[in-house]
Amino acid sequence: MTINKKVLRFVEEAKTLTKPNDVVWIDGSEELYEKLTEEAIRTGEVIRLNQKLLPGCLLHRTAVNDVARVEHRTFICTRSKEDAGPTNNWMDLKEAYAKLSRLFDGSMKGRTMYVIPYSMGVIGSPFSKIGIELTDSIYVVLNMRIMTRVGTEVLKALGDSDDFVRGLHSKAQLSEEDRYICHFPEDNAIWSINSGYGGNVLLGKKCFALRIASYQGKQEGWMAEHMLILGLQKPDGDIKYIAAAFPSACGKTNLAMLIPPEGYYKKGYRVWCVGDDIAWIRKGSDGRLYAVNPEYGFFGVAPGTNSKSNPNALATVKRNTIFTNVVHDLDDNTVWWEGLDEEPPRNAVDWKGNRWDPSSGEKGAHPNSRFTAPAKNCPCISSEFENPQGVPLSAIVFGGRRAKTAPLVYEARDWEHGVFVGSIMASETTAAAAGKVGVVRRDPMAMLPFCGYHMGDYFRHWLDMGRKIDDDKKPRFFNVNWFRLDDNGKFIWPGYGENMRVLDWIISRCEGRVDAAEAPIGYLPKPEDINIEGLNLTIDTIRELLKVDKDAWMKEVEGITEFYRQFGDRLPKELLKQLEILKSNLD
Ligand code: OXD
Ligand code: MN
Repeated sequence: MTINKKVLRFVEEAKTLTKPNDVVWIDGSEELYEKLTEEAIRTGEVIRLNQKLLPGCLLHRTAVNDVARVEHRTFICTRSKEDAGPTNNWMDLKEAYAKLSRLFDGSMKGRTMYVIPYSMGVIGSPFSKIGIELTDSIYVVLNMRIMTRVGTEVLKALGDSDDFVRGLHSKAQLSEEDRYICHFPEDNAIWSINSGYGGNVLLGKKCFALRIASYQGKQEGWMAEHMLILGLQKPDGDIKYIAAAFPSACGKTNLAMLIPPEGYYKKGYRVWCVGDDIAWIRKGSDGRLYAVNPEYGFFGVAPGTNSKSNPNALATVKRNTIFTNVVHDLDDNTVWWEGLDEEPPRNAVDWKGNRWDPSSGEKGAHPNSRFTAPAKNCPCISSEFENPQGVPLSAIVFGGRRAKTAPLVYEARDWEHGVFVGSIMASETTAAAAGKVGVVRRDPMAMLPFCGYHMGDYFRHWLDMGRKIDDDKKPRFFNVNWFRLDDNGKFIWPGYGENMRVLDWIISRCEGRVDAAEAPIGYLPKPEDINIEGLNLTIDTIRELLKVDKDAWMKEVEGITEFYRQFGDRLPKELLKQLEILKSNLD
């Protein structure tokens, strides 16, 4: 399929190491996908679902010990430990190659190695990047086809260039003790072994488009961010674009596909989804910041997806979708998950493959069960989704899951303060990553698990990017929190589609149409500027949601000081200055 010597050598070397029976190049053709699907059905790797109700859809179950990203087994492998920084697991590059070579040695014996050429971003665009993933998993092949642009066209675009990310994946024995997700940013390489879970093995996503790409962006003067991108269309047809970072499982996919509440909808407001997880951001020729979504599909969390939380996602997963670790309804050969509706199937199998009794109290779908669906299925996919130049950003939004401290929304004073606001993001942990649920953790820009280099240098890079953009072209920065709790532990803000009201305020600020009140932490909305028409809540509730509790923020300052300490002298002094300003504002 190619005469690119570097590609051929990469494949040859991997072949020598992993010793597959066969090598199959994924050309992107329907015939080949159909053949591989048939084979995966025969071996039980996937189940074909009801083709009338869910055409083109498949169900897959992972091993029970392999259901989420494994951050403690994820490594940044560089020559110097210092370059990985204090927030990444580090392994010496040579040691990592040696250790993993032993595990990869013969790992594909008796299996086929698939060669997947893929493009992150529109094929051939100067803003796109190419990867080659070698894998022994058909499940990976079928998912990569949805999540990225795959096939011969990619190799054509690559030509004889050496500029591609070398990804090597083997399920091996799916052994937990020998599971490693290793990144070699200095070599443009990713080695992943002993997992079959999407986040660990679809190497285009977190591994390449965030960890490797963040490093590439630092070298080349652009940014790879863990952000959704949406377009907010106003009644006059004008569309303003927002990129937003939230830690895992804060409803990013829901926000990206939001349907405005009735009052807004009738006036002509719409939200268009450009991306739900990753944004690559560059300065465009007009001096503004532009964002592209390098992915081609959505890898969304199934539980909680329903006709209220995200009708667009529900429509998206009706065809050509792969479901992983959800409930299998045997009566009509469809799927179900907690939070889909109030009617769990009676004749069903749970995510582990066992018969499931909904009244048992056991969950039928894994909390981190997923759908992999083509972006183009989405009813609100943006017309700019395939625009190789991306969309111009008016606002950058940070958010997290905070019970008390953060108000519903506030605006940063300027770029530098905005970077500070992003750097102090915090949230409670969820099921998307293995480990404890419900612990508060700091997660700057939602990039803590995804930054491929020293986080202090990452903050520096953000500050440097700001210096390249003229003030009148800079997007504005905001922080949102949909998750504030009342004294009974109930959410105060209704969330979901109603978040439109906050986006509305954000865009009004970007357009200079509303004032704000100065507060110690930044600019707060005047309560009357949050539109509550049609909402079952009073302006007093908005006041409550916008309250800044000085004592809680003083504690926050302590937490930030502690968090910052680990970055040592690689923490930009601008951020320390911002912390001082916050402290003195609170005093
Ligand atoms: C995800 C995540 O997108 O964990 O899967 O952030
Ligand atoms: Mn994510």
